[in-house]
Amino acid sequence: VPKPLETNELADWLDQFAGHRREASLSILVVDDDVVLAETYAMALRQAGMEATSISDPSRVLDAIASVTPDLVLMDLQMPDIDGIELARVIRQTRRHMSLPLLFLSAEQDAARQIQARRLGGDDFIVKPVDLGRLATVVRLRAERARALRAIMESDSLTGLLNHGRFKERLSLELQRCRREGGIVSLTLLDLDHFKQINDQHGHLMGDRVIRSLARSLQKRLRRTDVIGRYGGEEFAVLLLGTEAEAARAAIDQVRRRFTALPFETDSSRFTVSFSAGIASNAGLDGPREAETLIEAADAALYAAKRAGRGCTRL
Ligand code: GH3
Ligand code: MG
Ligand code: MG
Ligand code: MG
Repeated sequence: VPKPLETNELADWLDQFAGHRREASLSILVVDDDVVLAETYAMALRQAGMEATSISDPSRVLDAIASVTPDLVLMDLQMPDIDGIELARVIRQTRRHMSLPLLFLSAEQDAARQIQARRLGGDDFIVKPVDLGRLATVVRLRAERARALRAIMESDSLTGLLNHGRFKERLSLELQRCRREGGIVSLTLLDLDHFKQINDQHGHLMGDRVIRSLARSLQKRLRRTDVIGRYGGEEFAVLLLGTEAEAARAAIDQVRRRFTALPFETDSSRFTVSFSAGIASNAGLDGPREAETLIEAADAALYAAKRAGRGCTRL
């Protein structure tokens, strides 16, 4: 049996997944028809460092999930107007909520009904009366693991960056946020130069190493809040939040200088690699096709950079 990773090694390993960046604290939604109990559980979770929202009207659960986007839902099984199990089934009907951890709280002693609660969508069962300290620990561990699993699912397997679909979702979300609150973002598309030659001359494994290396450079040199995705084979997309196009260019060119100086070595050769980049900001953009328009503009700028001789950035 192989030796398991030490706990901090595991944390490092999870850290390589961009989506798992531990910027936000865990968010828990508590549903109990008993207002006092709901708030008691929520308080215990808050004391343990989590963000907790409690609701006592179960009919609001879908709205609450949409607005809170919890990492986990803690739900009473017995409620007067709607059965917790029914509610779990309703939650699970939404595809996006299939993997949302759902823990039931209940005084239910009947083993058959406990099993049924799990079969119909609950992940686990905590028997009332609960020890609040233990509740917080169980909830935290479960929510952390769920967050890590989601990050793995949504990340690109070669680089650990957000995959194409997930990047576009984040792009739409950030543009919506800009529309609501005002704000500027810059989208950068990057494409490695003459990458076919690298594969041809040094092999695909070396090509993969170059791709991973650019991913690391972007993660290391950009802000932790910037959104980085693998957009396609040897193409990357970066969304720089709160950044005008000119400032984005400065940030990307700084990455470029470092990356271009980085030597790659094989037994018989040593070479460097460059990339081209196109940048567009959302200044002056709005409307429903905003994301597409922004991508098209960044793509046109990238094409211009390639035409201008590669190894440069165009706006
Ligand atoms: P340009 O400067 O115009 O971008 O030239 P290029 O050779 O990079 O252009 P092109 O986009 O035609 O080629 C990209 C190549 O990248 C083609 C494909 O075989 C290779 N590629 C795509 N994904 C991967 C990958 O995951 N690993 C490796 N090793 N190669 C990949
Ligand atoms: Mg109840
Ligand atoms: Mg390409
Ligand atoms: Mg290329």
